[in-house]
Amino acid sequence: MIRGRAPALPLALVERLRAARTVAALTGAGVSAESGVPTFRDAQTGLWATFDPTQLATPSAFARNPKFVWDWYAWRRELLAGARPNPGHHALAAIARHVPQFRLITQNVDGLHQAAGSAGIVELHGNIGRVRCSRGCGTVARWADASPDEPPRCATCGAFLRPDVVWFEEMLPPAALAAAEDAVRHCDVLLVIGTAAEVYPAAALPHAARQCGATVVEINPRPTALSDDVHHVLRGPAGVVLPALVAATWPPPK
Ligand code: BV8
Ligand code: ZN
Repeated sequence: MIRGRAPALPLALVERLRAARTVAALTGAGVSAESGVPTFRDAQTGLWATFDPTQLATPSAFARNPKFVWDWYAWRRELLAGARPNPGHHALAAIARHVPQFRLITQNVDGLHQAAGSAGIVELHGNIGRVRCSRGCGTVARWADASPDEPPRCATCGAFLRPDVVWFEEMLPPAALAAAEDAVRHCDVLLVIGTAAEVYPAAALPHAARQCGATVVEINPRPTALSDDVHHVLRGPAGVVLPALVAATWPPPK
């Protein structure tokens, strides 16, 4: 049951979106909140409040204590086991059917956009469903196929396998970052959904979009570091606002 009412949708935004040839979306942990996946910052449930990510989501933490870091990710995967895409994920998948070009960029590692049917997703921070060799020999596998050891070893070189996500102080995958930058620089409308906009370089993308002439929209129940720099703020939960925005912009045929 998704709580909350859709805020008023500015007519100028609906018309801009309806006329848009290229639309991009940048999502963060908030888009999965209504799927029951805790976000990093929401104090009452946020992982950030429970664990210090610098103790967990960094290469040095993994080097220092691979099992501790591996167990944290295994616990997060458990949380995801029952998670399903929510109406916000499905609304984003629907936008792709209404506009000539739609690019979905996500900071999330939960795979819920894929599960909702979105395609061509730019995963800036990797995906918790995959593991890769921590020595970088090239082994990549589905987490589900890895041995149950904690953490399992690379079959090729014997090093530990690690979650295929981008840790703090690690570079983002160059191809993903380049695709995201290209998408935001060439879009008519950028929807920024469910992100506190505090993790870089992802947090720089909306500013690049605005500099290149895009209409930037924030969809978030709370103010963020970005709120003062966008054209439209839709203050509400993604699972309510996105379906309302899609229905108002592309009403079903009578
Ligand atoms: C890099 C994968 C070069 C792992 C993640 C000082 C200043 C500026 C930058 C830095 C700095 N010091 C260090 C840096 C760089 C650092 C960074 O930005 N740090 C931050 C904390 C300041 N960045 C990096 O390290 C990046 N790499 O820069 O390399 C380099 C090299 C060497 C040394 C330095 C730099 C790598 C960043 C990637 C980290 N990996 N994820 C994993 O998941 O375990 S980031 C992780 O946290 C998530 O992926 C996500 O991206 C991020 C959390 O952010 P959000 O998605 O925004 O989620 P959050 O919980 O914060 O907010 C949720 C929002 O949803 C809230 O606004 C809430 O209101 C809203 N919400 C809640 N419910 C709903 C909702 N919205 C809509 N609907 C709802 N229902
Ligand atoms: Zn290896």
